[in-house]
Amino acid sequence: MTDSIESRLQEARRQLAQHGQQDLLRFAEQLSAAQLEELLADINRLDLPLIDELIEGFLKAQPSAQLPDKILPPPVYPIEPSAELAPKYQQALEEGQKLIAEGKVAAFAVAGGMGTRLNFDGPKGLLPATPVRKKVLFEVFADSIRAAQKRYGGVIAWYIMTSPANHETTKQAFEEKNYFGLEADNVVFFQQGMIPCFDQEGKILLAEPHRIALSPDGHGGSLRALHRSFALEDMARRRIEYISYFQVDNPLVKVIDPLFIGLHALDQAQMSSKAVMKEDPEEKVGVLVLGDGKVRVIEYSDLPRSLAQQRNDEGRLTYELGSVAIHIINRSFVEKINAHGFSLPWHRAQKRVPYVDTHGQVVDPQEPNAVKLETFVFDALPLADVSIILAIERAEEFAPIKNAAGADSPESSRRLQIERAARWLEKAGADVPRRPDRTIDAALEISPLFALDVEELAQKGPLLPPIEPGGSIYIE
Ligand code: UD2
Repeated sequence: MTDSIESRLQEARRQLAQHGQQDLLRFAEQLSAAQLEELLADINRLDLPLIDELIEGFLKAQPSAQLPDKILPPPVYPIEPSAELAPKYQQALEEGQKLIAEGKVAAFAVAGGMGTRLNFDGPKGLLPATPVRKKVLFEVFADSIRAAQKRYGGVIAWYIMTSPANHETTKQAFEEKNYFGLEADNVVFFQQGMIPCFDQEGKILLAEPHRIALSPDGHGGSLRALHRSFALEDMARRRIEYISYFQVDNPLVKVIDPLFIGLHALDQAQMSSKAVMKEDPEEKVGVLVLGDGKVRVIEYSDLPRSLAQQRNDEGRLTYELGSVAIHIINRSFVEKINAHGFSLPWHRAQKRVPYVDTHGQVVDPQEPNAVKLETFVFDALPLADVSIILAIERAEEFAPIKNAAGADSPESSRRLQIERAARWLEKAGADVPRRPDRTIDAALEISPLFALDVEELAQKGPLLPPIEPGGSIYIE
């Protein structure tokens, strides 16, 4: 061991001991020089005072401690406007279309998650997701962006947040697929931050004797990562003002929605959300509320059961607005919160994390053994002065893929995609084969480049091919 490594090792030991994390170096004597360098580099990147705060404030704290005092249902723009609101919707639609045409709107996908529930080996964006063509999720979004560019004019830059665990694979896939038909210059990748995984007592885990166990810092990390990477500057250079934020797991998302963008812009909001009506009180989506006067999301796991179940006079759930993780965020808002310094609360989750035991063996546990901390992007909502909510039709815009089987799986999403295509086709005058129980007897897929919405499909009605029972049809 050279002197310099030896002295750095001593210094690291001293520092770690001050924060009760000295066990990270318990295998130091058995490591090669290169491995020790790696471990010391990992340790150097740790913000130990912050980690102490996280352990005290969030790892040991009760999640319900962060609920607002006064919770009410928030104001919402309805799916169908009233007669009074109809002119505003029309004006918003036109405003949104103008902003898109001027290149002031960017698409932003958060794709840094580990997809652990899906058992898919690779970035989730590369999961084959559509019913007929089996397009991967990234291709679905790229097609929507191309179609929106064609329809509204203007360039729509696409920002994609990855994590160190999937950054290279994601970029490589885009290169191999020629950026799914987009200009390479207009697709920008950047990485989110990572945070150590802890055991139940708050000790940082080792993934290998010479590597700390790290995981992405949650999609809330995107607000800092946009700033720390070159992405916000890149947006400023392109004169982008609005960021259309969505998750990589939802193939039905309207990547660019002029109505939502327009309502947000007309109301001079800084961060806004789309919402679906919750199907049942137990559904696993965060709920949009007015908490201490501010629009915010309470995550499903934090929402007290009594509130989740509460119903109004009409028998509907009082807190029925489920957050589908679709937001418009102003570039200036992200700049402002970063310039003034901000922190989002950390949420703890019990997860399975491979770790090194006291004998130096890597253990792959079958049960959750570790605490992961994450920040959530919607926790930034109360930092906005104005925040609007637009209600949307679930079946039109939400078919997430999260689990390997059952609810929110590739299979359930495929069914929802086929049902939406069938509804659009029937409205456009096509005959969709149905079995006696009314289920659809065909696999159907409409390319966003053929029709971005039902109105566009209806205009193209005469071009639609016949659909055979049991057939499989891709309309492009
Ligand atoms: C999220 C919302 C939930 C509801 C639902 C709708 C949270 C905590 N909950 O549930 O309220 O809106 O979505 O579908 O968000 N990601 C990153 N980096 C990370 C972690 C996640 O990019 O560090 C991405 C991930 O790739 C995925 C998305 O964020 O696109 C969703 O993350 P999740 O699976 O943790 O959240 P989920 O599905 O439980």
